[in-house]
Amino acid sequence: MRCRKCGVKAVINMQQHRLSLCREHFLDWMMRQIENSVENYKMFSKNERLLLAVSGGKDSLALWDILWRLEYKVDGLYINLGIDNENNYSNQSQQRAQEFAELRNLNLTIFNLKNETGHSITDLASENYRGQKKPCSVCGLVKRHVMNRYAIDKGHDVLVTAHNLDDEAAILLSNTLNWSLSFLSRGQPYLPAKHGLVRKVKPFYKTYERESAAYAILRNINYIDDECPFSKNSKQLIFKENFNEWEESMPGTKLRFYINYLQALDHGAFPDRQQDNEILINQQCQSCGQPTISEGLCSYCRLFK
Ligand code: Q46
Ligand code: ZN
Ligand code: ZN
Repeated sequence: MRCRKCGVKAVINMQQHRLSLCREHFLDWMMRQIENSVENYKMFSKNERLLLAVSGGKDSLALWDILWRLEYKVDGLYINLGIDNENNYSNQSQQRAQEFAELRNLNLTIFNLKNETGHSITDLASENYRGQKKPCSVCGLVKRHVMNRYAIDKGHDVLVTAHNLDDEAAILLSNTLNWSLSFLSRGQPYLPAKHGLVRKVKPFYKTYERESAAYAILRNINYIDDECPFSKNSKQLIFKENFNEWEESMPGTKLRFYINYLQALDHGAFPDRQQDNEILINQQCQSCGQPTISEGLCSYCRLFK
């Protein structure tokens, strides 16, 4: 297997792109891919301030490295969820994120859920009806709230997440199996700022998980390899495993599924139904001032009340 660009021994073969590359050309190719994705959607410019949600895993650290090398102004936000299983998942992942930022002299803000609210995700998952057996539902709510609040309070123009193509394809399959039209109408990797919600973008939307992992390894990034213990048995994982099987016999399945969906969206396949709810969304939480669809308190404030 030889690099298509220079003919030396390749380190990666990407069947989905019919492309084998050596280390140097793969790293360069990844940077160009992300630059193109950012430009395609006009996600952000070099003058704007970016806030990247960092988990300490391969995707967010690889994306941070790429955006930093491309000379975007990007700060990190790490949310310590207080998941203290036998591997001490939260503290271990926080350490990786801090080490990464220190090595490159980048700004990283740490939000510690237990210190700030008195409850970790593990506590909330067992204490609260919404979290019962579903820590991811409560975790998603907490992360969305905290990320939006930090981005706005600290004057960032855009919130960046490192969701990759495997994530997006799995979410899309789940939403399609349920015909969740409201989610299907907003599955783009770019959501403009609206009603107090900051602009959200996903520059890795065309990047296979395997590609971001290869990038992190080839750059010697010290990321946390463990997955969150709550991700086991999740539906998303089942969808991802299925996609990986399909990729074996039909390379490019994930990419076609998601990219063709984006084209269908552009052609008006799933009209935005949120407009019906705009008046409701436009309300402010009485406690924290963040946007909410319910009167009085937002779901985050209700959760802690
Ligand atoms: S961190 Fe949170 Fe994920 Fe863990 S509890 Fe679930 S949602 S799996 S990205
Ligand atoms: Zn090469
Ligand atoms: Zn609130």
